[in-house]
Amino acid sequence: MYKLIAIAALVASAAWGVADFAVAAGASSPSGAYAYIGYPNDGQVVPANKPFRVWFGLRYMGVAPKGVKYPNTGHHHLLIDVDLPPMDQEIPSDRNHLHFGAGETETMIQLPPGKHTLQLLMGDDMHVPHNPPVYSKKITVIAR
Ligand SMILES: [Cu+2]
Repeated sequence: MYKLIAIAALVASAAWGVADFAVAAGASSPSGAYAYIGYPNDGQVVPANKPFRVWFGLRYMGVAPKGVKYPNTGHHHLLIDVDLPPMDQEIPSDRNHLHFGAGETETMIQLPPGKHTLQLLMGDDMHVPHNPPVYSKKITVIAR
């Protein structure tokens, strides 16, 4: 059953990628590239109002600082308590969309008590999602 769900999710995300293909304006991403949050884990309890580390995982593409145009690279964006932004525009820069334009692969964040979501989205040298976009699963953490 789990396998079935996983395949369904894969098909859904592939369809998403194809749907965006026509409108995306970002640099192209290599096939098979994906991002993942290495830590914390989905559903994990994290300390509220205290810094904790978030690890950014990326496979089959590289990290480059913002402004550096190099094939098959980009920089991480951490989305906090927000859905994916439009895929054909520059990723917003605010407290819900953090840019790691120096090429960071981890960070420390602090969250108030409660349920929060975290998701990674790669952006190209101009902060635009790739084509097709490379993003992680959205995970939930509980700050307490
Ligand atoms: Cu950016």
